Amino acid sequence: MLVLAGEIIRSLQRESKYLLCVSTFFYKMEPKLLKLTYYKIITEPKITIMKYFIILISICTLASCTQPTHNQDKTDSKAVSVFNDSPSDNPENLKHVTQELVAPPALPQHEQVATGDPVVVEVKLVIEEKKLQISPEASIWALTFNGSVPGPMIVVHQNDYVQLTLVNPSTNTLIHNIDFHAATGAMGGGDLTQVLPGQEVTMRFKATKSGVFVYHCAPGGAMVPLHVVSGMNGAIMVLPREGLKDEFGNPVHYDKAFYIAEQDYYVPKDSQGKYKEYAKPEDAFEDMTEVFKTLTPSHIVFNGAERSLTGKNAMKANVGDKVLFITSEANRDTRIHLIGGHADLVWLGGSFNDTPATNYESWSVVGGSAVAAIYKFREPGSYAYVDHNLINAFTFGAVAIIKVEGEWNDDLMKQISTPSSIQK
Ligand SMILES: [Cu+2]
Repeated sequence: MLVLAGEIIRSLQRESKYLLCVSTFFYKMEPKLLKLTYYKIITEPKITIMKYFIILISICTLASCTQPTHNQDKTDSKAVSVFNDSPSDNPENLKHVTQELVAPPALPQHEQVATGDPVVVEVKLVIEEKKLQISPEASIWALTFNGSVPGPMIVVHQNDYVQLTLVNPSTNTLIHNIDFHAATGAMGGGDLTQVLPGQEVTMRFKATKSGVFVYHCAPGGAMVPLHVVSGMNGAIMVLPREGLKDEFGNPVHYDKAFYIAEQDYYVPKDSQGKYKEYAKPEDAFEDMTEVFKTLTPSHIVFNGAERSLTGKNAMKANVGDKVLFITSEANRDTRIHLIGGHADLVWLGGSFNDTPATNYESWSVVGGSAVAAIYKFREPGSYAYVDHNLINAFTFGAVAIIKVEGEWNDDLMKQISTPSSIQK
């Protein structure tokens, strides 16, 4: 029995740093006992077999509490080094689920915490070259995934597989493809997804890294920025299987989620200063190239068009809601601010593998990335979600509104006196 106890202790000590604490605890209680156990000395008149037995059970119980189980190993992404590749789940044998994509700012229906094994999430993106009014004065040939700028948000969990069917209808005029920043290899899938008008292609990738990531069309050379600044970009959210964690590592649940993308456009003008119109997308490319070489956008908007998320299209929330905001910019840097609020939690750079920063007033979105932030609304009213280059917000229209309903809290803010004449 005592020999066995010694072996078990050594085995557990190799496996668990926590056993050191347990050993120290017992050493303080009964140093001689611990020494005896380690060196398999089985004769000690003061210590009975029963005492050894009780101590052995206690150690095993404590060690089992601190040892991660197999399931935790599999579900807690933080427990795995970023250099450790997860073993293949053999996607041929996994369950397939179809995700119905929706136009932003909405997200598709999804679970925040994964239940069960990874799945193969089937999604379909249909490329649509379409005329889009981006401001009262300008319309462009937008190149879109599923008809919206940005394209729809895809939501999966880490180690799920994304199986995408990309359709380029014969009514289109250009070659397109898709580069997923969440994917590994082959230009993010761009090399495997080139489709001519009238073609479709299906590819699969494993979502190995958790976070929010941009995807965009990247058909090569100057066509890459031309397609991206024509609206051909979107984002995917890869949630940790165990869901999001706050700054202390505790689970955090969001009540609502919105996807807001900033889009820069470079629309050419004619000699009278009016925005030009073209018969088909390709006709605009030469002029557009001249405009974007100046690095000066003609338009900077949220979700495809000036003020597309204001008025009747404003987002809605209630006091007490924790709202997840995902913001992407596929081409240039921006900086986001929620006027009257904050980012309670923000995953800078978009990685859910990192501990979120807290209480940010404004947060960066580096060009070619997405960032996620959660804010709990504490006061009712209209909140402006802006690019805090305020020229971009208030001159160009990179502003979105969230209308929040609920009880006003005087403790957080109160008007002590209404505006009146200055008293001498
Ligand atoms: Cu394209």
